[in-house]
Amino acid sequence: MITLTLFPDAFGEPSASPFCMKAWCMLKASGLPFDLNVTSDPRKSPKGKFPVIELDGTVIADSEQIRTHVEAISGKDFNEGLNAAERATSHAVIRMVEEHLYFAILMDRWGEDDNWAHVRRVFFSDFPWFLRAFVPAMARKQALQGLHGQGMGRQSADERFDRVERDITAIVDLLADKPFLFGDAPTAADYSVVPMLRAAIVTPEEKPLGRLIKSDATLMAYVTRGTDSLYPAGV
Ligand SMILES: N[C@@H](CCC(=O)N[C@@H](CS)C(=O)NCC(=O)O)C(=O)O
Repeated sequence: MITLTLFPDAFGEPSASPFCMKAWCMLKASGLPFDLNVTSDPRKSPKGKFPVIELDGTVIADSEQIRTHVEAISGKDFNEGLNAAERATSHAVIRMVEEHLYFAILMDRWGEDDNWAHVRRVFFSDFPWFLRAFVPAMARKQALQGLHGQGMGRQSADERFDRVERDITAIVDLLADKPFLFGDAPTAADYSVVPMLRAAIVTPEEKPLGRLIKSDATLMAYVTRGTDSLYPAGV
């Protein structure tokens, strides 16, 4: 049995982390038996991040490696039916949302004081009171240092929006009038894009990115369709 270790629910998402949701949805689609280990403390995980899966003593961290492993043991190809050019585009879209758009969402959550108040209350709610007194501020400082190093933390709010608006336009143009990014059925890119768009729109204090996504009826219909077909029941 596979165990998926992931962050707890937050803001209406079954897990606060879009990467954990990606791994969860992929495991669900694979048909492999799995259970969930929900925790807020990633410090002991191999890369200090979640998601992580464990199977027969083998620990696999990072949603990309998890996908590779799930494909290898289940025989499921998340890009079934895609030609080489579509697979290349899929790879580029996944990188765009996971290595760019994601950091703008982090800035909206951890960098903006109004959202930070929610993050502080929700993400640390299961910590003992004496840790709650100082861990949130430390975690925020660390997150903002990481965002500064990555570069998104050096962009003003307007510059950030200008960058992610281009990402959203690329997703909208790729989707066009199809049910999913590459046709009638979900493929690997949908497993990254749907949780990432959801993370942006469930962020409690609405920011220009969330507003932009919500203002596009076709994109919102895609998010709903993706949620219905990929997410665990009841979301
Ligand atoms: N490349 C990784 C990214 C995972 C990731 O960034 N996870 C975040 C949550 S969304 C995390 O664990 N952050 C904890 C930390 O950085 O301390 C993947 O695809 O799994």
